[in-house]
Amino acid sequence: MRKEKVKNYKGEDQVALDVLKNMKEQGLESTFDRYQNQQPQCGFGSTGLCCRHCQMGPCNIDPFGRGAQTGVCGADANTIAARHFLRIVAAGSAAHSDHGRSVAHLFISTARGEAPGYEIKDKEKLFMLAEIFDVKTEGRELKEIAEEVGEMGLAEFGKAYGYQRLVVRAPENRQKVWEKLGITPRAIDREVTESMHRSGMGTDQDFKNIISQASRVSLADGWGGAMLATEMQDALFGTPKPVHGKANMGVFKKDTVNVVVHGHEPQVSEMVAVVAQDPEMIKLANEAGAKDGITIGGICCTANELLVRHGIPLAGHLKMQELIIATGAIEAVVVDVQCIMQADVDLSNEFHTKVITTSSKAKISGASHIEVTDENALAKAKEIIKIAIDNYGNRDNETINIPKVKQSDVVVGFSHETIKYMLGGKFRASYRPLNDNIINGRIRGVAGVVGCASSTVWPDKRPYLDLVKELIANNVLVVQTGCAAAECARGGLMVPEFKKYAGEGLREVCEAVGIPPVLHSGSCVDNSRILIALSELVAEGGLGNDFSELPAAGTCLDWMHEKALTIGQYFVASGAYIVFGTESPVAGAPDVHKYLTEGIEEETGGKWAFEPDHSKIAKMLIAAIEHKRDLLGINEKKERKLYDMEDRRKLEVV
Ligand code: NFS
Ligand code: SF4
Repeated sequence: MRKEKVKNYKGEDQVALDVLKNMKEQGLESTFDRYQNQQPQCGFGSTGLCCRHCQMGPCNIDPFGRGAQTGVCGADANTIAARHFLRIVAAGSAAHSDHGRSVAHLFISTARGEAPGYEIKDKEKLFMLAEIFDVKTEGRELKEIAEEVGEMGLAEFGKAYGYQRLVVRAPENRQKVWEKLGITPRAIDREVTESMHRSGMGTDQDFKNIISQASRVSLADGWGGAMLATEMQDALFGTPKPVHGKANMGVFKKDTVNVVVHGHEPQVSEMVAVVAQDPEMIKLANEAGAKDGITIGGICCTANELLVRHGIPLAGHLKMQELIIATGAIEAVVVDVQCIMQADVDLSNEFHTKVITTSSKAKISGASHIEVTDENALAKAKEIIKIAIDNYGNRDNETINIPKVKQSDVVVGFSHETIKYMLGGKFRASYRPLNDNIINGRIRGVAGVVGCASSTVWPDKRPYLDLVKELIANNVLVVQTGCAAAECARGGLMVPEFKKYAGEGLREVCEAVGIPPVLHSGSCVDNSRILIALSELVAEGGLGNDFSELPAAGTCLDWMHEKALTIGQYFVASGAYIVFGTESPVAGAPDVHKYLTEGIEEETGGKWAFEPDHSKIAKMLIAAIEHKRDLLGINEKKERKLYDMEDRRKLEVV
């Protein structure tokens, strides 16, 4: 993590650096400046040693053993750090799952015909969900089936009894592990509530027991709320299939009305995107002087959702939101929930840009609010686009500074269904070819490179690009979601031609199957797609009987949101090796840290690693994958050369 004063405006992400330089010259502050202003950050907080759970505190534990070793109530470092970890994970589950709940509501309104503009687009997905939920389909009308499936989905959040129903999609052995550990997730709301309860003053004070609840509440997300969000969104908006698109800030044009959609839930942005294509709206835009019509560009996971389903351009990820506003060419920033910086509003006031909030859950002081519901979304999306069109004339052409970069082409949309079809062909969709190529060693394994790209990394470096290049050069197939995916899309890694940078084995397979070596699978809730893809790998046979045996691993480098830690924890609880590119959030409690990075493996088969030096992470993932291959007995005995930093530098990419 970078702590020194930032001043280098030449580097790997020159587009971002150019805009930042411009902002500096205009006296505009960015998230990177604010990060510097926060240094040094509180050591108690960053190592998990601060507790504010009751009014006798806040209490800190001295990590050097000189000062207090317990809080006023006697809670020790282990308890305080484990509770801190649990609350982060619970908050992440709450965020993803509340998103899932909104989708379930929309699903029901759509089935009832109460949500104009929406429809159930993917019937196969609907029937898949119906089967899992034991909803009868024979002789019934589609809307009836959809309504019952929606109700069943919604029930997963608050049902009084039983477990999450989607866990049946995990390998049987994995379900047994969860059962044995007592961490099979129950109702989602119950797990979040219980996490808050247990981590309050005076309840759970045994760190392993606290972490086991972190596992259970995270599983309620991965195999519950987030998975429901993915599947119901697919049923509503379509399951992603390979689609061409563009990524980077250059997607915005001087001669179009530019609308940013930002946040996470695709309900609003889907409608905004539909309305923007309406000839009547395009005519209005032309009349307002925008001769090329309307451009929609996305930020964060809303962008990923629109990109993988419709090829709508992705403008950037989390740390680019202010930079995009600072182009001066944005008429409206339409936001829903999560990862929206409050600073966007102040910055937009320096330009003609209007920030419009749309969710009752997420208002921002100073922004305009147009509340969008399932029922009024189509009408409100029109209102929003009209506001943007009217605002076009207010641009200050002097201050417009859209970076003159070539946007990157991308081919994205690799849902697990699509991967299966591409591997096996439409009539015998199957993961068999992937299993075979992993077993024969052409592909060494699979790495998930997911999660945030945060303001802690100054854009003169692009660690995600280095990491992914090193992985594919070593014949590791990469699957991506979230802002990590957005970063690699911007970086030009998501085109089939990129396979020339892959190792020989991976390249051959990519050529034969017609996939890029770096697969964009969607937003952060879509990590559930990776869970299902891994389940398919296990079910196909030859790679062990559980996730923990697969030659697979995952990473997130500069994670920032609580949701990222939740994702990491549900993968660890599902048996995966996960490396995060920061210091350990429980570094101040060595026992908890040791448990998460070692001891927990004996129970779940998965474990954490925390490594702030991003250049080491590819090797850690490859070593873990090779270790799993050894255990499976599929490793040939010959010597292999690992690509290192120097080899990687020779790989020239855009
Ligand atoms: Ni994921 Fe998506 Fe990005 Fe991080 Fe935020 S947008 S839900 S949390 S920052 S990857
Ligand atoms: Fe301090 Fe205990 Fe209260 Fe936490 S719960 S603030 S450690 S007294």
